[in-house]
Amino acid sequence: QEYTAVKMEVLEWGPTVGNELLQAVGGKKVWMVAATLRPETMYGQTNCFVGPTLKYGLFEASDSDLFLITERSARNMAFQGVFDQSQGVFPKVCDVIGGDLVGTKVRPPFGLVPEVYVLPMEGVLATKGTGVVTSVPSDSPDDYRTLLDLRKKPEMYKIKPEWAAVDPIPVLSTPKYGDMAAEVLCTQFKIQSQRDTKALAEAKDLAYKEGFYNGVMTVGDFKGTTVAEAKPKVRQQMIEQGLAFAYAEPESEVISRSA
Ligand code: ZZB
Repeated sequence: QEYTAVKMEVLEWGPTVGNELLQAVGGKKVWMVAATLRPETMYGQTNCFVGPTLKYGLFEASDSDLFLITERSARNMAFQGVFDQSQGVFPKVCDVIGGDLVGTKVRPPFGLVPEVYVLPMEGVLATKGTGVVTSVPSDSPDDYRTLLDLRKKPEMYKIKPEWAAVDPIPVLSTPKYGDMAAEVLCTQFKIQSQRDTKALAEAKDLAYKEGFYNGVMTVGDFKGTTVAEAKPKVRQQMIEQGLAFAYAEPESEVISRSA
């Protein structure tokens, strides 16, 4: 599975980030890196999700830059020539639990909204991507439903309502679902919570297919062109600007995950 890894720069740490982490960061730049299959939707990022109980680390990508991702994905990157160190080397400077990152402010690359907050999402898998998920609630049913859950019970999720205040941003349009595929599908499937994983998987599949085969961009440099055409072009732009890179998952893990 070949993902686009998008780099979200940390702009301001949230209220529950510990001193140990701040000291480990020093003056370095920190990037929360999210793996996506939908680079063309990056204009519509409204949040960044982490698994509240998942373990993340700060890894030295270069002398000046740290990546905040799972150790598993750091290891994969270290074997894909992403880091400055030699093959297979990925020095960790600090551990951090996802929940402690909630409320941190990051810059979503190519986002129409320039600053977004880190929020908790229950279903984030430690075994997929980087464990960091960028939220596009206009086109991802999981992201849309999670946003509704968070807005409904902010105290329960220990978030400030203003962290979940950005509404879904339309980025593409399809004949079947208009420019809010995620909302349309969540309503159609009567999805009640982010835990309705079966219906959400079906909705995701439909959104992927309709977007890819029949979608037309409504924003960005490729406005008016098809999604299939825009996808590799947006990806290329992000890579050229140093805001993204290719990230692949080992085949064995892909198999064990779907088994
Ligand atoms: C932005 C985005 C916009 C995404 C969209 C999807 C959609 P797949 O097909 O199952 O491989 N994701 C990435 N990592 C994780 C993780 N560790 N746990 C849970 N979800 C994760 O799914 C790949 C997608 O799942 C990624 O692409 C990411 O969300 C999420 F408009 O990034 B996506 C119809 C889907 N639309």
